[in-house]
Amino acid sequence: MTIFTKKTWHINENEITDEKIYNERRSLMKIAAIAGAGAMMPPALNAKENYPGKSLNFQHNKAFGNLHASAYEKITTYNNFYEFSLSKDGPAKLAHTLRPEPWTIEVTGEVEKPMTIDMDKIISRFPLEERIYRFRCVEGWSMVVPWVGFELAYLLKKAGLTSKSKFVQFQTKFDPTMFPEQKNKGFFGNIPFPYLEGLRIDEAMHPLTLLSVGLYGKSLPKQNGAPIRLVVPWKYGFKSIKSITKIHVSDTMTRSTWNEVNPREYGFYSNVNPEVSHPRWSQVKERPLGAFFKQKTLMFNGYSDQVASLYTGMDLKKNF
Ligand SMILES: Nc1nc2c(c(=O)[nH]1)N[C@H]1C(S)=C(S)[C@@H](COP(=O)(O)O)O[C@H]1N2
Ligand SMILES: [Mo]
Repeated sequence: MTIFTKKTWHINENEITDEKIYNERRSLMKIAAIAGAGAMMPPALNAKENYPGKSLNFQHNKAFGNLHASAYEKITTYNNFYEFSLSKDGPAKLAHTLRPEPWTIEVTGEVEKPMTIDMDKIISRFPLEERIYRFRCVEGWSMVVPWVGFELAYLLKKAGLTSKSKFVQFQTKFDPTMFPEQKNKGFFGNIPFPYLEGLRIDEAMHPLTLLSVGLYGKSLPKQNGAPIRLVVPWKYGFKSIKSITKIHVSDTMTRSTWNEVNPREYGFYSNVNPEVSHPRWSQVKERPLGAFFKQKTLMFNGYSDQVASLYTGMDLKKNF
């Protein structure tokens, strides 16, 4: 399943300005690869640098689909990040208080080697890949994101899972000086903090499951969950928890924020499923960010071939 393609390109500073050039360049590189001219360099793009992040060193992995990415501008200005705001345009304006450096991730619980790893080490030592995934929010909008990250399984294998490892819990950093809404823990319509999410161990070890450290070739914008966030493309967006600082492996089902806030509306699994309606709206269709027309939502968000077997024999209406 994990197929590393040869490194086809690497984004340098000043090379890319917007998602249009990015997508054009991607198709150029595809043509170059088809023509067998792998060494051919793309034309120099001398447009103004407008990305906040640092360039990352990674390989594009097209084994996971070569979809056309949503606009960078959409991905980074239409967000859900309740630690900053309940509005969609709030996080992009307010997330400047997040300090992504220094940052560590703690791995604890049912692992042979509990560890605390520095973000710098993660970026320099883990094999970063670009994967273009569909992303579907439970609210009915969707996008396609060129994430840069690595398989969560890579980190969990490093820590060494014990035979009791059944579930994994993730926790967003708790620091109200960085995340101002954390002061209002569960009040004024907001959710309790720190934000928690969880996966079953086979979901966590699945090759589609990423820890993302970037998008559009650069480190994650703060509003998208800098410096590191989970990406589980076959589940509703809220499972993809942002700005993670703790990963805890356990032998019992773990708590997760939305499931605790409203278990009737947000299940632990929350697999994208057009046949299971949210109690207040249908999940049959979704509106891609920037598009006028809705499109059909796909079972497991289009990743059935890869993940349906994880749920064989499970009643997906009951275990939503
Ligand atoms: N810590 C934290 N993680 C979070 C959220 C949040 O409010 N806080 N929102 C979730 C929801 S509902 C969605 S749809 C996605 C949105 O990710 P994006 O802003 O990068 O599109 O992040 C998820 N992860
Ligand atoms: Mo969401």
